[in-house]
Amino acid sequence: MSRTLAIIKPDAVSSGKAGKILAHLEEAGFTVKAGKMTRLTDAQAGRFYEVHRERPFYDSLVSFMTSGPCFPLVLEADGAVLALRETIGATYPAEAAPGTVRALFAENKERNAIHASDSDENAAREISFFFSDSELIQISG
Ligand code: 3AN
Repeated sequence: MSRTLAIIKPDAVSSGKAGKILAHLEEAGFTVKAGKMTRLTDAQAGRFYEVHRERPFYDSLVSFMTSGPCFPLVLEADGAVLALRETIGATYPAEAAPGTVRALFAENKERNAIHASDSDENAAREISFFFSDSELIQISG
């Protein structure tokens, strides 16, 4: 078993789709180990998306991710990182395979409902970004 980080993004939370997405993830075989509703500050969103700082969509992405609450989740499954990337579908909803979270729930390439870590290394970094050591100790083992 391994873990990954998902974030149900502000578009999906504000349109009342968080519960449906959570159910979809559970039905796809993930165990929810931790989760919380939170609203990112500009500084936090900027740091989270640091790798995209030079991209033309960076300011807009930070502004979107701080526009309302989001719902980060620690999910567990066999090969969790790859499994979740498959379950959420492609970044652009028009390219996302039928039945994936983004095909079902995303609005467009920016407001695309969900984030998922893209490597085990980033999953560890992103889980620590949202969840404190004491929260993670409670779910260890
Ligand atoms: P993914 O979320 O599928 O890993 P990334 O890491 O390439 O995709 O992009 C991070 C986030 O940036 C996306 N989830 C999306 O919200 C936003 N994004 C990516 N490409 C664009 C774009 N061309 N225009 C606007 N926003 C984008």
